[in-house]
Amino acid sequence: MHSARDAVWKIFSSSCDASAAGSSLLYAILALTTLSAIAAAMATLTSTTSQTSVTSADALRARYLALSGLNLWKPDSVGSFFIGADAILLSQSGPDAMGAFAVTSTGVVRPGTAGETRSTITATRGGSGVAITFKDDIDHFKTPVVGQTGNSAGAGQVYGTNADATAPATLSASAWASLWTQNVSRYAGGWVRLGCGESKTTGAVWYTGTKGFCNAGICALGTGLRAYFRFAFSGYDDDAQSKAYGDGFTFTIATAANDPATAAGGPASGGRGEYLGYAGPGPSGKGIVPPKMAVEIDTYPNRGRGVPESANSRRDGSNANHVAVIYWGDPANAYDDNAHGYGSTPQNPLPSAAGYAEKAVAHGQPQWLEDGEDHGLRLELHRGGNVYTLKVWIDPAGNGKNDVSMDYVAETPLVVSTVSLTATDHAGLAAVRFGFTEAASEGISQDVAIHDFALRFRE
Ligand SMILES: [Ca+2]
Ligand SMILES: [Ca+2]
Repeated sequence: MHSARDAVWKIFSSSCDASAAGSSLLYAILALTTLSAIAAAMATLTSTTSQTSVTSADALRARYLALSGLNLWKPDSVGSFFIGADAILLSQSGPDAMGAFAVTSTGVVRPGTAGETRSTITATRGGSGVAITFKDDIDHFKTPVVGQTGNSAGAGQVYGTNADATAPATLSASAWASLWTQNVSRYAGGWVRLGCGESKTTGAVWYTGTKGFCNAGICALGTGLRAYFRFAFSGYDDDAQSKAYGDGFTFTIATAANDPATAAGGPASGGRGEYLGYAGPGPSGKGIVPPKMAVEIDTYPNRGRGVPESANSRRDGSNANHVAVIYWGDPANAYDDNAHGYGSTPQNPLPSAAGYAEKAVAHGQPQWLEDGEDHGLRLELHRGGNVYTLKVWIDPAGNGKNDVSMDYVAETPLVVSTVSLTATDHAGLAAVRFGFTEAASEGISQDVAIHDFALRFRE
């Protein structure tokens, strides 16, 4: 394991060391014992009424035992576990390519007796250090709080496993419940919606969970990471200059010095889609501070070459939609963070560089990626010493394209950028946060669905 990750992990692990884990297990067993006692009492109370009630109570008890088994499972903690006269049987298969296990937990009431009752549950569980996915972790993707930050109401919505866990602070409970009900079935396993069809939005969605190398959204970067997700722009942009819909989104990796509860870019006030929610101070004044890096999917042209505070100043290569690596430009200026060519160590890749790819389309055809179709994006960040290489594939099609447990070698990346960072910036990326940012200018909008997301840190 990488030494920098070791150092960070030691900080993280203080709250989940062996004794804490032991205590958790003890509490779980105590809770289980209490539960068993209640179930036993129920069985006693109902045994005088009917045999059906006894059977029902035993089935419930077996079910709780099976659920408790799932909660107790850790990789390779399989076998038979006895709680008084009852038992939990745990088995597993895997891990699969994503590092996930299929866990089978069976609760057995009075095993080996005539009244033996069983309940079996099978579920997918990840081991330590495995992939962070929407399927397992969607409820840990959060939007910053509006009012304290640059996030607009329509910047991001997270459709997870229940309406309460991810309700944005921007919507009333009833409005959110209604939206969630309408949209939750759209992508199985959860999805993040960016832009939401509203104009003049800017904001971010961050991972805030604790899993593998991440603790409360702070992740030890080590030798880098791999991510894969699918996305669809619902707007069909067949405008010759790609100005019917915009402005695009980023997948961002930023120093953990940023607080995900408040980190969002954008202008100090109003809308400025070309910042993509990545550049700019936001109303909080903090923006998303460097060191940081992202891949931008830029779907609106801003070719102007004025000062980065001015409108239309990103220095885009053409009107064609493009995918590019961005860093932070001049560290003293938040407005140029995604302006191409800005910065020196590192420099944001120029349109002519390998870190920038655009695709022109024939007249009358939808602009690249803004075609209502589902697209795939794979990203790998390789970190060795102070050298960082960010690789991006759009619509990869080879073997292993969505396998984040291994580096992808079947195809050459569409976009690649390699930089050497200063010692200070390199140290600032020992622990990072990751998420998505988006923005749309006044008078324009976008509605982007991100789904089937998986991310794993390289080991
Ligand atoms: Ca467009
Ligand atoms: Ca742009």
